[in-house]
Amino acid sequence: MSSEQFCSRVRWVLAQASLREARPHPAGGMEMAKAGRSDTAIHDLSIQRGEGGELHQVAEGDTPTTTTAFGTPVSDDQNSLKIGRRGPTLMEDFHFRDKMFHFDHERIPERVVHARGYGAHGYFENYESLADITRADLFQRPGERTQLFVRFSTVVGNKGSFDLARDVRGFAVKMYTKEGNWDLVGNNIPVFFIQDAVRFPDLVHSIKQEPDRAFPQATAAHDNFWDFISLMPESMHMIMWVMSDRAIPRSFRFMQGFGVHTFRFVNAKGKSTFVKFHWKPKLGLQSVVWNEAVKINGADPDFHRRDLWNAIKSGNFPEWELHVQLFDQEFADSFDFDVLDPTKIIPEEVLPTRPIGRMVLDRMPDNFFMDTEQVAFMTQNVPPGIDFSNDPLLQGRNFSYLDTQLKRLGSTNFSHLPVNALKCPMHHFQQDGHMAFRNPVGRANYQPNSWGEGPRESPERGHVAYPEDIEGQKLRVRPESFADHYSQARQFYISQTETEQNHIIGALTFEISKVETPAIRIRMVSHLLNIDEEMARKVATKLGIKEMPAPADAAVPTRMDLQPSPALSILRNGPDSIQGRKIGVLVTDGAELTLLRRLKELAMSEGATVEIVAPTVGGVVGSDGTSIEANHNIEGGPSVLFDAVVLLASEAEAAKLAGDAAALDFVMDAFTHCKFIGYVQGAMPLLEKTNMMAMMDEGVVAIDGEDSLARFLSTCRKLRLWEREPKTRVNQ
Ligand code: HDE
Repeated sequence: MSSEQFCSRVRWVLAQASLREARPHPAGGMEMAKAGRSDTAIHDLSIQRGEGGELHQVAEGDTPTTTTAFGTPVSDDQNSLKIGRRGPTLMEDFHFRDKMFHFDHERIPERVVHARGYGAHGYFENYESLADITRADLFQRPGERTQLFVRFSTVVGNKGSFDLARDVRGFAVKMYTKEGNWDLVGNNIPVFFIQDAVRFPDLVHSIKQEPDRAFPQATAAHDNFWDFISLMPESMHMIMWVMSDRAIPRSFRFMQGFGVHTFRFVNAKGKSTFVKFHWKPKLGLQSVVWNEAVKINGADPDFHRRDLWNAIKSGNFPEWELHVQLFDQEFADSFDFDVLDPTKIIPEEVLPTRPIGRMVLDRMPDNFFMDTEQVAFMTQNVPPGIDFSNDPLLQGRNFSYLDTQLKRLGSTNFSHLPVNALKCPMHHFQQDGHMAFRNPVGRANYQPNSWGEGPRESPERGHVAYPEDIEGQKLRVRPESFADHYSQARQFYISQTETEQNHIIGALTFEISKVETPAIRIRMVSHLLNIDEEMARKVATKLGIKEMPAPADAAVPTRMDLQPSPALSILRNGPDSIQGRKIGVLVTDGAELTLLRRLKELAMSEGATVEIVAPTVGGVVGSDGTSIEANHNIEGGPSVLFDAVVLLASEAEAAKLAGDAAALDFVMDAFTHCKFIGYVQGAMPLLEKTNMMAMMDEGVVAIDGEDSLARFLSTCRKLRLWEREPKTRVNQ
């Protein structure tokens, strides 16, 4: 073969390989086209789209020709243009320059907070007409659906951090209503750290990595954060929530969302009703334990992303109910706390929530960057019928969100991007700017004009700010009604089960133990003393603090008479179901695979899934000679990835696994994380090698046939056997 022939052969082989990789799977293309998903963003996967933007299948032999960004067909995408075979690359190589130029500019700034997020499309469905309380168009007609996009996020970590950081989760919903986008930009925790937006930059600076050393990342466990917090008594209620298991959710699908602030609904007659928004997951609440979270972050940093992706791709569409708490000025005046203070809740026992609709997430974006990165949420986006309250945090947010989008997305025209674009008519005279996809047409680009062109405002249809009577001096003050910082923190703590209280104590101990400055540790304990003395003493003991400090000065003494609110506990609101949960089965050669098949059927009938963990990912051969493939090998499928586990081993293979550290961890972690464990007799050598035998309990279930399998699955509905925890945590 001549060198010319050799080169062209290499070129051909490389080109074929890259085309094979780039070609979309025909079946995938078909499926998407059938589902009628042509309303999705137009992006660089245009090889899958027709001129009208519709998806089409790319058949074998019908491979499109690569082009430059400007449409010139490309003859060779593997070699740059050179002088001779070994000479320098030519400036003339416009294809190389075009390709490299675009690549060099791929990154945009990440969000200053909530950088790591994951989004999905779906819809909101109205239960009934709310016309008597709001004129918001989306709430007028029962059964009507409104398209939406949701982005879940962690707050502190950078874009590439891990999913199970102890952190607040963002829960931002953009609804494309017929009267403009409504962005309900909430969190999975109903209160916030600070009462006034002007403190936000300090809060965020303190919690992010320290500026000189650039660590620690994605965690609050460091001096700067606890220094700030210990000087910020208004944070104490939020601290109780963040130190609870709410901050380590098992899945986005099992967590609540909250609008946090008090908003207003305004009806067609101009009557205002205060409203607080709550999203409640259909599958119930569930979190993991801290030791598990730490291990999940290593085993699968994308644990929450993968969970949402798998659920939606397999047709198990996650669902939340939207609830509201509605109240008037009279209730607000009679309530113990100020409804404008974002560090306070209104307990559901005091003011029950009312379900008004449901949200279903049924479609992942075709492309992460197009939708999840480019989505721009703004609290200022409210349709007529929804209005703001004077919560000073909300008022400040209304500036920050618009401002930050320009920095991140680079042009005032970010509202033209498909994920941000309205799905209703829009008319205005805004024009030009970088990247304008559209401009008003016609002669008039101002109003009033004599040409009879363009839109005019409508006092009847337009958004009218609620005409609240307000008078007063300009003051930089905090109202006295915001002064009680400890009572609701205590109420949260006493509303938890003992298990949950222990987790809060454990979390506080862990976080504050990472603080290197003893004075900050002690200052934190002085705040805890105002919340619950026994909790403060336990934390102090675990931190090795010899002398208890005096309680922190409090502007208002803690109210001890606030009743516990059971709605605040995760465990008291468990689902009693394994729907949406995952069982991991450790299988070996020689195991009884009929049991595994039956387990899969039974689990599926309850809406749970089963994944197989085996010594090799190639799978195992069972006692009946049939074989089954595995989802993970043992090292790659630790039990922290599952909600319950089953040990399905033959005796000979279990004896071998008893010498395997990953297999022993699989069993012991499941046990210490209070999970239910099913096992067949053959697995005994593995169990015996752990130190579980002396602690066996009703959560470890022997399986020898169909009945015991069913019994095991019904036991799993409790999700965890928390009674086991005191036995396994020596330090508790
Ligand atoms: Fe945010 N917040 N925030 N925040 N926030 C941002 O906007 C801000 C607050 C929340 O998935 C930023 O686009 C201020 C409370 C979510 O894209 C920024 C204050 C709540 C998201 C910003 C708050 C939230 C953000 C950064 C105090 C719950 C992610 C990037 C006054 C009710 C949205 C961006 C997404 C993001 C400012 C406090 C929720 C800088 C000034 C309270 C879910 O604009």
